[in-house]
Amino acid sequence: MAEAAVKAKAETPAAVEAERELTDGFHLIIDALKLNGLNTIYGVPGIPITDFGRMAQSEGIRVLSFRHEQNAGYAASIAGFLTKKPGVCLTVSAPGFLNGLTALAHATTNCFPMILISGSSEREIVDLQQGDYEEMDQLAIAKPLCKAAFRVLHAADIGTGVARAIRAAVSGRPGGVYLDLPAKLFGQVMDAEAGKKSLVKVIDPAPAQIPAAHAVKRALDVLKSAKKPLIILGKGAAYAQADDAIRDLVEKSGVPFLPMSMAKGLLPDTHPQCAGAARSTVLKDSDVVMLIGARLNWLLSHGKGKNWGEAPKKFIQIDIEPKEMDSNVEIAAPVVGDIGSCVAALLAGMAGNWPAPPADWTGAVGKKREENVAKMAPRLMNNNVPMDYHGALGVLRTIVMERPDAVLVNEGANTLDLARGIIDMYRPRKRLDVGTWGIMGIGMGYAIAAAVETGKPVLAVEGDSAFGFSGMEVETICRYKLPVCIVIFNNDGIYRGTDTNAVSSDPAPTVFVKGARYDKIMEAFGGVGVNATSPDELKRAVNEALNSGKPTLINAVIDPAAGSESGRIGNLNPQSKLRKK
Ligand SMILES: Cc1ncc(C[n+]2csc(CCOP(=O)(O)OP(=O)(O)O)c2C)c(N)n1
Ligand SMILES: [Mg+2]
Repeated sequence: MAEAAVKAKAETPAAVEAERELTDGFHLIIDALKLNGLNTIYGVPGIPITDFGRMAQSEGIRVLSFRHEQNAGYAASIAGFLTKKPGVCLTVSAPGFLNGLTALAHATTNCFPMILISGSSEREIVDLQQGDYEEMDQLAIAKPLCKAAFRVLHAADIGTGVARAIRAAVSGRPGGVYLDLPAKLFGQVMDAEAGKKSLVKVIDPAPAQIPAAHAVKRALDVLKSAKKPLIILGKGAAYAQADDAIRDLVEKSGVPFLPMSMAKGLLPDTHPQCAGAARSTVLKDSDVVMLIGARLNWLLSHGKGKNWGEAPKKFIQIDIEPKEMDSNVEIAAPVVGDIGSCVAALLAGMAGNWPAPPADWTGAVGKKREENVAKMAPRLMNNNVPMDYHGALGVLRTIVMERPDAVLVNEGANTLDLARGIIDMYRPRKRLDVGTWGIMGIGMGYAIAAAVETGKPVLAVEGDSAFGFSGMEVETICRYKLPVCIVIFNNDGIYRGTDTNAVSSDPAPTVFVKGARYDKIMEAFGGVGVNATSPDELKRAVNEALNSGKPTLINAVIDPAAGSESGRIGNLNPQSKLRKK
């Protein structure tokens, strides 16, 4: 008898027996998810998935109900990154689906495994465009924005549909998958035993992809030939959970390493080989660059141009996706496979005596790094009121050092770029941020999923604009009593709060209400709100929040003039030749 079998409602014993042997779409979806260890759903209820959410909860799935699907979707995406299992987001049809779709596209772009499950309207009516409730051809719309998209029409196919979604999400390069479940499917009834048999437990959903031996040898030959080698760790390396092997590879090679934002902490930022504080030097002067789970996209200036200097460079690239190779510049030594297998093979090939990189190179990198760290140190200790970014971040930097297990969520422009540079990370997958798109709005969804998936305290460092994209989820944080401390860097606006409008009484497009008290939002839902005007007050409030585990929002008042346009990427703003005259 299937666990999920429908309870009998009929009167006669024969009828009772007949009904007990039935199951339905609702239960088969729940059973299929549970069978595959997908025990958490992030979503927003409504027709046709309200009862599904209730039933999933009553059958032991943790159902986290959000205030907006985009935030639930971001939560699911980062759950995928943290666990290597697809994060599940559940939405209603058309508008709910579209709200979740941004997160699905974001998951795909960032290579996070995620499944967006949306209820949909009646196929016959949708396809004839007869104006159904929330009518939309969701499958067609999702397809170009995700790795794979499937629709299940028959209850007997639910097991297969869920299995295909899981495999598509986590195998090879992970990504977002859309699963379309029409309203009619949920109520479809079938024989319980046949239903049980139709479920699929996915065996080895992300099989190891072993690199070719000659590719490994080629890569090691190139690395050995280097005079000024550099290793760049991307978030793919963090995702792989091959932490020990990656550390061994970096340490055995003796090569300086540069962590991309979400790879920070894979090895501690304080590691003697970390070149984070000498970024421009190592990009410019290196002669061989080994990319591990990092793409040569805009975040690395496409591997060319003035940031990379004049000297010729050779790239070694480790990636699971063969099409990634040569995407921006020629890759001298492509190593295609999963990061864990590739790093293990490289380590095996380095067995015995591996020559240390030339001491003049590692010495020069170390010197640059010490200089930059020393230059920054006094700025981080300033006690200015109103606070500037450095004074406030200096405090948070110490707190993270003292609490390396806490998860740091970070978004904004100056708030992001400066925090990334200033706050050292010590453990893998503890820094979660805007990722490949530099997207605003991930904050509260990420914070919620980080708390739920890791059970650790979460510190969300948010620009005041960035926070606004997901701020209503403060209620969700309070409702589930999650140990999340939000610090809002409140500089009255986007980049700066000082812009003016010379021609009308409308505020400039980048500024917000001056002196806003975001802490009151948290108080509205029973959490702790604090207005912090000095680094000392900020320090006290964050420590108290992390000690108590109570949902807390700290409005950190930052000098509105302190930031710069677009943080560190102002150069990407288009300029008109006319304006330069
Ligand atoms: C979805 C989305 N919309 C808009 C943007 C453009 N954008 C980049 S940073 C930013 C906000 C920056 O202001 P804030 O978060 O207050 O950080 P600050 O620089 O003031 O510290 C915006 C709106 C974006 N990156 N993503
Ligand atoms: Mg701001």
